[in-house]
Amino acid sequence: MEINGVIVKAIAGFYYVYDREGTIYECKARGVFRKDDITPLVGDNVTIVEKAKGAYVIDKILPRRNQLIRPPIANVDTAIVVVASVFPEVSFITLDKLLVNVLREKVKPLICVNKVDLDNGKTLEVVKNQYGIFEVIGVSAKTGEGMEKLKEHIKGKISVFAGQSGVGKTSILNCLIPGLNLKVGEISKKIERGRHTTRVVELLRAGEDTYIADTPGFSSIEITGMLKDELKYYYPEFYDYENCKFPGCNHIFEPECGVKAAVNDRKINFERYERYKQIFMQLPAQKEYD
Ligand SMILES: Nc1nc2c(ncn2[C@@H]2O[C@H](COP(=O)(O)OP(=O)(O)OP(=O)(O)O)[C@@H](O)[C@H]2O)c(=O)[nH]1
Ligand SMILES: [Zn+2]
Repeated sequence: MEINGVIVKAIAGFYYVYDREGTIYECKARGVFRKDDITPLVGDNVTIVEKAKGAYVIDKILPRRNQLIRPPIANVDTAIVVVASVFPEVSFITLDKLLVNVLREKVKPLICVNKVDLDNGKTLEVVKNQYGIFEVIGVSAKTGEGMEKLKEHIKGKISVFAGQSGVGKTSILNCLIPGLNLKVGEISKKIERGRHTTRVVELLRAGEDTYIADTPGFSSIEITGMLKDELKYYYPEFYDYENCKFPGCNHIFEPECGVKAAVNDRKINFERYERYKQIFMQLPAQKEYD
């Protein structure tokens, strides 16, 4: 009998696979994967078969939609990008860079403004205003506000948290998975430890077909290995206006640019565009050879 499921954890050659109903199976991988240099990854959709009584083997790995390196997870649908209303204050350029890194991995961002209890949703309004092209929701891990909405958004998906230290990732995860009881600050400590030891990432089950990684992902500090010309692809608010005169227009120095016109007409958020220019200047124009 074949069973379809998702790998939620991999330890020392064993893979733990959840089926739809939430039954967990301990499996080995078929030898042929090793021969073909394929390593099953957490997040993989797999078919398992029972070779002998109670001995399950991963028989098939379905094609991956994407694959994160850090943490190593396949098929991530959503990045829950968390910012705080206050403590720490939102760094908009950091948020922009984080979103670029998320979109570059073909992951859909969900911007979560946490701690709305601390400023009556004022920061939420600012973020909604600038990031209207994305899904933006306000939540409070303290009062529980917005948690049902967040659950709706991640239902049936694999999600990974992203965001600076102290924004409330661990606290939100505890709200989404009652009984988890991670200490605040716990989620990032996992990465710290991971730098020195073998990191084990685990998908936590948050409902039917719904998983959240216990380790946050995506760098918000730097964009690596990207040339200036690539940056514009990760600004979805530009797409409708890229009827520029010059093919490959970067929407900065070029004349007759549709994006610049849209910024002037207030159709594209001015602050986002100004920071786009700033980030553009920080990226190299050409590959650096050494
Ligand atoms: N008032 C208020 N405080 C919150 C809320 N969410 C989290 N906090 C507090 O913010 C602090 C940081 O929360 P964490 O959940 O540890 O944040 P984190 O993003 O996991 O931080 P790192 O693990 O360092 O990356 C803690 O003191 C929490 O109690 C909220 O919605 N409202
Ligand atoms: Zn242009």
